[in-house]
Amino acid sequence: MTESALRICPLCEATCGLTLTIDDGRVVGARGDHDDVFSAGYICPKGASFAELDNDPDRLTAPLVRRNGTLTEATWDEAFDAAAAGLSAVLSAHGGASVGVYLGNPNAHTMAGALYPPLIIRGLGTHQVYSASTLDQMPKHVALGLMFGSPVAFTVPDLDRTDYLVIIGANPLVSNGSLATAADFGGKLRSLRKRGGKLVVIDPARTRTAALADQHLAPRPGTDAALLFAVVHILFDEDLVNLGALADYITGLDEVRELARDFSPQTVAEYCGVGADEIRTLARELAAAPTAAVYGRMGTSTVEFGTVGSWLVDVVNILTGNLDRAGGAMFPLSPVAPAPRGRKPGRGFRIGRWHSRVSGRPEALSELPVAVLSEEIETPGDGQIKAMITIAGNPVLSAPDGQRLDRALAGVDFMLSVDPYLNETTRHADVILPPPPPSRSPHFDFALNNLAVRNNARYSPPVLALTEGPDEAEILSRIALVLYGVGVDADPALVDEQVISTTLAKASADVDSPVSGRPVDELTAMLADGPGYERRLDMMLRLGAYGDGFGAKPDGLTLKRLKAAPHGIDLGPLQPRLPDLLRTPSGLIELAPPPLVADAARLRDSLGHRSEGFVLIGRRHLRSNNSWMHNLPALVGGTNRCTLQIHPDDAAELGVSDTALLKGAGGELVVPVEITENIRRGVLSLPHGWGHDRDGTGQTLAAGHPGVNVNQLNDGSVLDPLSGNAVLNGIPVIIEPVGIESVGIESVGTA
Ligand SMILES: Nc1nc2c(c(=O)[nH]1)N[C@H]1C(S)=C(S)[C@@H](COP(=O)(O)OP(=O)(O)OC[C@H]3O[C@@H](n4cnc5c(=O)[nH]c(N)nc54)[C@H](O)[C@@H]3O)O[C@H]1N2
Ligand SMILES: Nc1nc2c(c(=O)[nH]1)N[C@H]1C(S)=C(S)[C@@H](COP(=O)(O)OP(=O)(O)OC[C@H]3O[C@@H](n4cnc5c(=O)[nH]c(N)nc54)[C@H](O)[C@@H]3O)O[C@H]1N2
Ligand code: SF4
Ligand SMILES: [Mo]
Repeated sequence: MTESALRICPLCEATCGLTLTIDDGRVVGARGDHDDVFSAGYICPKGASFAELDNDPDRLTAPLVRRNGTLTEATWDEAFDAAAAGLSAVLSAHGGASVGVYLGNPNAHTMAGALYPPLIIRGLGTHQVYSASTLDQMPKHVALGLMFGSPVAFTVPDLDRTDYLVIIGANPLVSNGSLATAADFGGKLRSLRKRGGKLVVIDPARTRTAALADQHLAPRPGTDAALLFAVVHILFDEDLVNLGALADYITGLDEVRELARDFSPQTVAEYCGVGADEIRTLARELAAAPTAAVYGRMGTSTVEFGTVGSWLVDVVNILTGNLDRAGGAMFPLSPVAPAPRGRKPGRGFRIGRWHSRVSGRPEALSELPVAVLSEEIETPGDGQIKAMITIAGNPVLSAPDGQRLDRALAGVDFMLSVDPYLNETTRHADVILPPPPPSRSPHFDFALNNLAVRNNARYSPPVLALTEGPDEAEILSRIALVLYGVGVDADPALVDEQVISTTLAKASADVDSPVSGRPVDELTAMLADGPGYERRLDMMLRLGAYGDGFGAKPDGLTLKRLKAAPHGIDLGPLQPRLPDLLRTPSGLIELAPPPLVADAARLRDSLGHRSEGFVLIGRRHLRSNNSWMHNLPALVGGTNRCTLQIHPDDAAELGVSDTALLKGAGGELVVPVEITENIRRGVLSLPHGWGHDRDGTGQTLAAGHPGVNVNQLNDGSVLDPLSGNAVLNGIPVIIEPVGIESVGIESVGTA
């Protein structure tokens, strides 16, 4: 019998509501849910392939345990025992601080990934914590933390209301948006133009987003910070600064004016590869627009001045009076954000509370840069990583110098992976615990609701029942139980109940909390019956910004109310949140935090040294998702996408036609070439997430069209110093022509 069921898509940040078709106990189709309050029916090719992903025959359905060197299927009891034994051996020999943890991107898209990894890290007591964040948005966190006092005070463009949008270093028509959760981003950009607004895209490549824009500026990669500084320069120089409602909450304006003096458009034009007049016009138009927003992403973040660039995005939003006003850049209010409690200075935000052992890199948000993971595993001495836990990550392909990490992971005493696939990273594990597919997992966007361009709350319970194995919440809870010394066989519900009692005790003791002074037992008894993750969600909703305060506000949000609204609850357009949201010690917006002022000097000094060679940038594709969706027929058919894009004039000059040899600091690759006008001269582009040609993986289709691993060109030595983010865009490379006959075909990443 065919039925349908609603499920929020977990495959990217757009969080579209899907209607799944269920037949005979499995998902057989997916379409957009027209009644979804947030996505209104939008769906992309990845969401449409939900059924293939859910039923992929290469998905692990039983755990794998290494026996005599070979990963073999095991029962869940055997696998949990092996995980407990492996971890306990390392814990007793070297302590929890010797265990490294890597958290990959899908943790932002699962409930378990939000709720349990922090408990695992605390249980270990380790500083060896790594995630995809230092391959991605860590610069944004650091900039937000230093300016507003909270690293998660995200500023997102108010897409539905803005009159003028500058997209710098993002390609939302392909990525579907990032750090700005919006279903049908492209539709919103078209509406902006239809209502008479203007779209400017700043990107070295003429992307699909750039092609849609009213204006496209194509700078040299890695130069966004200088370009934005020149915009700031003009705003001051031409007296266009207008702080509007923010004027009372800002400190550091004069320092920024002073810093910007060195970045006149004439000074940066050649370095950026953009005309001084174009920069001037951009600044004037931003200042003149009734409302405007600058939105920066990967291209601004994963570069050498990523934190400075991310900071300047919001400096421009502030100087033009557009921060925190409708149509500008605003702060979402998630349903699990704590209830606002009025203006109150905070403790502020610091980086560098500890440093990596080998090369002394500062922590940011309690994480060390992924780029130093290999050396932390390889280098003997106190604090060396002896065991690894990876959850939902594939750093062998996603981080710089995968070959080195590949070798390093092969050498740890014990490795545990929680992942549905046997891939380039998990092939090194001693135990792999596979979570069930999305249809059998619950969904709530803990992280992405804090980035949504319209406030909303939506929850999807599991659509189908579990088969034999546990859900991911139970898998991660059991790992936590081992680390807390309770034993892998203890009741996993203990973990959630412990969190609930601690959180409620804290809330009850907090005079500003909606449940101040109320007995914890009484509050606990009010929580919804159900799995631990639902009880925790209910608690967070009820303590949250729209919550019922455990009865204090009878109309407020509870999990029960949310479940009664399967298409979600719309919580309205974004609202101004300043100054209450500020958590800086001054209680003000810090426009010129000292670490950023210092790094701006480094930027100024770098203006003189521009290298003349080719630089490499990344590229995403609509039917791809980092490294893990190359195993689905619907997404990998057609022409090879792992190609090197090059401008025709560059190709002609170099004599490059079909195939090229690329050399970077970390290695060499032979790549198929795609000649296109859609890329700036001097710039090459190659997507990441490919290179599926290693032995011992279990993604059959992906192995048949492996592509090459772009990150092998990168040795990981160049980081954005403040955030520790790897530089993935604008890396110097050498390109040489290769005759197709002179290379073995297997080393060419063609399909
Ligand atoms: N050169 C270059 N490199 C890049 C980038 C770039 O633009 N250029 N982008 C970077 C960015 S932005 C990111 S976010 C990183 C991504 O880096 P990673 O997160 O390390 O890599 P992914 O390819 O996203 O791998 C996700 C893993 O999660 C598993 N998985 C999928 N669903 C689930 C689930 O429900 N539970 C669990 N436990 N596992 C699951 C998949 O099987 C896969 O192994 O790559 C970065 N690397
Ligand atoms: N289809 C698809 N969707 C995805 C993903 C995917 O792999 N495939 N990955 C998801 C993830 S994990 C993330 S983080 C998001 C990322 O979302 P986006 O940031 O929107 O995605 P990118 O395609 O990396 O866009 C970065 C753009 O910056 C440009 N660029 C490179 N260097 C520079 C520079 O120095 N300056 C400027 N101004 N531009 C530069 C590139 O040409 C590219 O167009 O996408 C998410 N969505
Ligand atoms: S845009 Fe993202 S959330 Fe929406 S259907 Fe596609 S992959 Fe899923
Ligand atoms: Mo990402």
